[in-house]
Order: sequence, then C-alpha cells, then structure tokens
Amino acid sequence: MCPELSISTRTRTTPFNSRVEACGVKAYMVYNHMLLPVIYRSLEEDYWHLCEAVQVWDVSCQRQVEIRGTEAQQLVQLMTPRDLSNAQVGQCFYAPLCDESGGMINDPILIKHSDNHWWLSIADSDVKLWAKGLATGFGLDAQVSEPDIWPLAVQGPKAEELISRVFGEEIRKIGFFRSRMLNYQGTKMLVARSGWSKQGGFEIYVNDMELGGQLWDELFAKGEDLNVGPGSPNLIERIESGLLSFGGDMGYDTTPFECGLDRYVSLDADIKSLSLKALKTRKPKTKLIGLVIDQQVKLIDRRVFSKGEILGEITSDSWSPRYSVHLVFAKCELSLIAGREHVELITSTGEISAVITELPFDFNLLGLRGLKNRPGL
Ligand code: THG
Repeated sequence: MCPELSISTRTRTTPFNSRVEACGVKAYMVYNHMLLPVIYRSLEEDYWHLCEAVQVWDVSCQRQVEIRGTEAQQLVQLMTPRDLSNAQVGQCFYAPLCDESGGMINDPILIKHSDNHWWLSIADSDVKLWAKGLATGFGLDAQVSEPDIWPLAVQGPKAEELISRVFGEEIRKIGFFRSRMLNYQGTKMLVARSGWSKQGGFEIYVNDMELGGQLWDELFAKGEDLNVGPGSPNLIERIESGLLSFGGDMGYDTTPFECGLDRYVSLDADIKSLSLKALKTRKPKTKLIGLVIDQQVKLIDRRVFSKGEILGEITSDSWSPRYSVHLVFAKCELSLIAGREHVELITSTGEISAVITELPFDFNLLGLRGLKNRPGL
C-alpha cells in the first residue's frame, strides 16, 4: 500500500493546483512547505516529452524571499560569496548562499529588480529566517518578506514559441538568465529565461491567484499543436544535465567547492560577504562526483565502496534512457577517491563496478553517444 500525504494549509496552495490535479498528477514532493508535483505519466514518459515538446510546470515552491531597503544589495551580498557589484537590473544569478563557516544555506537564483529591491528564488530551506536574522543582527535597512509569488516554468524546445504566443515576440529578445516585466491581462509579471532543465525555457513569476489559472489554461489552449503537456523538474533530465539539488546533493555541511560550484564563488572580489574568509581557508573534505554504471541496476545501498572500504554515499541517481547507463551523483571523501578510477556499489544482484567521472557528465568524453529521439514504440 502506498501511504497518502495529508494535505492542509501547512502545505499552502498554488494558483495551478486544480489544473495540476485535473492533469492527473501522480506524485508530489514537499518543498519549501509546499507541494511540488513530480510525476504525471511516468518519469521516463515525462522525460521524453520534456526533451521533445513543451511542458508547463507548477514550481510555486520556488519561493521568493524579497529584500527591500536602501541596504538590500548589501544584505544579499553578505549572504552570497558571488560578486554582485556589477549586477544589472533584470539580471538573474545562480548563487550559493553560505554561512560564516562557508557551509551552504541554499542555492537560489538571485534576481535584481533595483539596488534596493532583490528576490531570492530559493531552493528548499528557510532562507527568510536566515535573512531576517542577518538584517536584524547587522542592523541593515533591509526588509525581508516572502510575498505570494508562484513561479510557473515553461520548459522544452518549443517553450519559446509557446511563450511568444502568450506574451508576444518581445520574449525572444530575453537572453539567458535575463528577465523583463511583461504585461499579462493588465498585470505586470516578471518573465525570465531560466528554469531547472537544460531543454531551454522561461519562468513566469505569477503574482495573482486568479490570473495564474487563466495563464495555465491559455498556455494549454495555445500550445495544443506544440503538444504542450504538464510536467515538473524531471529527475532523469536534471541528472543527465548535472543540475544539483539542495538538501540532497549538498547541504549545510558542504561548501560550494565541495559540490563543484567553484565558478559561483568570487574569492578575490573586494566584497563584504559573510563566508569569504572561511571559504579562503577551509579545506575541502568531500567531493561530489559522477559515477557511471553500464547497465540498468537497482541500487539497494546508498554507500560507495572500494574493496570493502566506505568512500562516501550516493546523493542522487537515475537510469538514463538516452545513454543506456545508470548515472549517479555521490558525495565522497576527497582523500579516499584521489587517483581512483572505479568504485563499487551494491545492487539487488550484487556488487558492481562504477566509473568515476567529473560533474557535469561529459558524455562525449565517456564515449557515450545518446539517442537523438525516443526509441520507437
Ligand atoms: N528557477 C527558479 N528558482 C529556483 C530554481 C529554478 N530555485 C530553486 C532551484 N531552482 C535553485 N537551483 C538552481 C540550480 C541550477 C540552476 C538554477 C537554479 C541553473 N543552472 C544553470 C547551469 O548550471 O548550467 C545555469 C547557471 C549559470 O551559469 O548562471 O539554471 O530553476 N526561479
């Protein structure tokens, strides 16, 4: 028997909830105290559809922590070691938030509305409380809130076409990780070219409960010939693409260096950021690595071994129908994996060898040629 999830005001609601249920959602995950739909048809069906057509995702759980005030930018900079001094209005930044010891608090997309107005589009942890604490403790003129904004992602190769039919041709000019305020039925909403897949697409920051439902319906009506369908962040796609999930692949005890987010840390910048001092000196202990198994397996133990010694643990894994390999993210002791090429994992049929590789997976380097299209039925 599959236990049910008891749904209440504790998990809040979204403008799209009735549509999501009408579309036959099969599974939810709890994320930022909200429900995130994760499966509609099946993981694999949803994957191929995302890569071929266009999907509409209720990602309302990507909550916005809003920071306003004359010292808003100082507060955001205090929270992230990524240099924001040249940030432009409308620009989005993928950025780790770190505490005073360099440990990660979250990995949001930061959005600059103006010097004194930022949004942190957060992953699954209570950033509002942390931000309020910092603003209070440091006596900053920065007001922290979590307004009702419900991001709706439109992802897939046909996302641009679909979004242009609703918001106009202007959206084609929006660059990657850029945004514009666009008009929807007389209400201004932020539309950004971003989203948690590598299939391309947009995110609409819906700010009106009623209009949200209308927008969902319009996307489905105007996208019929594009084979639009419901979807969600897809485990297979995000693992193939090397997108990390906070709380799973990294957490409070990991630094950005330990999970390969080095390029979002500006160690040499002249900025006031809470974690920079620690990040300059703290020695990485673990490393998030990729593992590849050349067959379909059922992993029954999260530990990673070499000749009986425990090297680390699996944080995420999935079968890849495109490359016909099982892909794994694993957090391992740096000192124990140095110089190694293989590790062992435990499957339902016994021990198996997996090849160690860097993340994101470089399928060319691995000699894997993926299927261009879904295998014929
Ligand atoms: N969209 C919005 N909010 C979010 C997410 C999102 N909040 C939670 C979670 N996702 C935050 N995590 C990520 C992780 C990766 C990316 C975006 C959000 C991402 N990364 C690109 C990459 O890795 O190639 C590009 C990063 C860059 O170089 O700027 O897109 O999805 N609104």
